[in-house]
Amino acid sequence: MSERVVVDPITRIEGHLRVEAQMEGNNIAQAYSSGTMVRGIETILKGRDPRDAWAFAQRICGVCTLVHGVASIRAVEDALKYRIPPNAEIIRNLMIAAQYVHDHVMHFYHLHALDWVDVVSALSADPKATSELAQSLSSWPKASVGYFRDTQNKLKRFVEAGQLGIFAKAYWGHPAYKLPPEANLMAVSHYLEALEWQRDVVKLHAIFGGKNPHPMFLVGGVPSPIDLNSDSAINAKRLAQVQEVIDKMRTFVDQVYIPDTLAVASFYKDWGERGEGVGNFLCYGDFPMSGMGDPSSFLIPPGVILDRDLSKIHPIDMESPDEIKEFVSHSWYDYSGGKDEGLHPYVGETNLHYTGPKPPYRQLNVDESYSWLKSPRWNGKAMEVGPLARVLMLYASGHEMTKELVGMTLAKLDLPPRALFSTLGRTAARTLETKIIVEAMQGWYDSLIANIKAGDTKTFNETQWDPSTWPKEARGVGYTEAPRGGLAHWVVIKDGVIDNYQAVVPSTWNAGPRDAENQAGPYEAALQDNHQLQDPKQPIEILRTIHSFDPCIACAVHVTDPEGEELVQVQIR
Ligand code: NFE
Ligand code: MG
Repeated sequence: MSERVVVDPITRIEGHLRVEAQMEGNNIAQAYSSGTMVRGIETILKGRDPRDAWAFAQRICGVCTLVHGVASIRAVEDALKYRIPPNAEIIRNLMIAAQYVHDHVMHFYHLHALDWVDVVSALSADPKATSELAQSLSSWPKASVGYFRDTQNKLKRFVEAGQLGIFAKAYWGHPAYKLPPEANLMAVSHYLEALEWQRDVVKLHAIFGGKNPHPMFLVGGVPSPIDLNSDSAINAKRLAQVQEVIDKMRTFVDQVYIPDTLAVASFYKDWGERGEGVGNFLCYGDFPMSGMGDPSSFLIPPGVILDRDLSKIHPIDMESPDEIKEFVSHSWYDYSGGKDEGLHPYVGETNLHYTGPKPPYRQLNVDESYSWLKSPRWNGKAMEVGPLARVLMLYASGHEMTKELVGMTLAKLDLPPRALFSTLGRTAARTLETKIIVEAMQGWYDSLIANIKAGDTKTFNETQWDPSTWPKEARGVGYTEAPRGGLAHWVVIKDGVIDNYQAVVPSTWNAGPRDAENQAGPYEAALQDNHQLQDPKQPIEILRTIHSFDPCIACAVHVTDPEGEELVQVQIR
């Protein structure tokens, strides 16, 4: 048996992920995904006022900065039967949507592009040819010869000083890079522009939530009062700024992100033939227009697609003790009922028990536990969550814009529908859903303005704010579609405080290890799907497929060693 190829840590992600690939020649035969660090949120929430939980839960991550806050307040609202005013619903939608657009653009340029774009090759591009290429793809104004020459000179100074800085530590010159120098230079320019762009668009969160990361939330509504006559509330000036942000987002998505995705993808069509994996997709659904209790009003519908069959959407019941369960058969946890049972999150347990090798180690013992991530399953099956799941759900439910965008993309790239289920399909789906969401933002904004014009400025309901009115025991589930996929928090409240709190997050669904039946998780299955490594010492192919999921291990391992003990040493080579 050949050696394993080990990538640890996988960089350009949030948190620490290790992948071990068991090779057969140059082919990946088996892949293992391991979260190597552990944090601590579910446990410290116990005993607290449920209305405060969002402020702790939101610290699970600073990349998907607000989604854990949203899932948390929705869980408490579900448990305590709170209804929120329509304006609060709209403002939450706008904030979640802004997070998508921000996060997806950042992912494409800053976390994923360098798997496909060779920065060093951009040095040999002809700025004039780059300008012609850029103008043939888009009407984005920053496309002159001088502009690309300036970017190239900036890049040259980096390289000559021996300081690639943000571009350091990549496989530059790897034969798997296929873009011509001019496309590389254009993409590097947009990488730098996206850094500036994100600084502006993040203002939407500051306007409605006070700051970013980690904007403020409120059980029962949103903490942003609307008063057109006040300097310290949401007023006409602030609303005009929100419109500016939406315009800026739309322009960048239309003129830069979509054309770049199509341009880069056209050089990597073979990546439409690998990297799919489990073939099951799950969405909790999100973006309500008439309350979380009415999923028929959601922009993204809830449901499950099994075995790539888009003709049927299976319903999902998050309260059912039989549907969603987390397994720890291959995770460093114990369950009081035994290692191989699955637990629904209402009765979920977080009992740490590290049994892995002492670091530094050569390889993990994958017959036993090998990750700090649990393995969530729906009806016993591994599920992919995220942009591809959502685009497939929208497509399967007949969403017109999605059907048009998917059709346009496949036609432009001359790819069969089957290519959706791939590394390339997953990355393209992220771009397409950004377009869908940014268009929806304008509609929500217009509804908010119409409500305010009609005299409705309410953003918070005080009903049931007094804990003495709460039932002795209550439980609820709050969910959202976070940028990386379906995210849900389950809370059990007893005598006014949190008795149990469990978060099952997107990167746990996608990056979790094998389960009690030895079924691979989505990352693992994707790497086992038709991956050859051109050079096992520079396994760029593993990065391409893993990054296509946009991993966030900080989200996924939200529990900690209570003694703060060092559990693993990380060495960056
Ligand atoms: Ni830390 Fe997160 C998102 C959540 S992913 S990024 O999106 O929840 O696991
Ligand atoms: Mg959890």
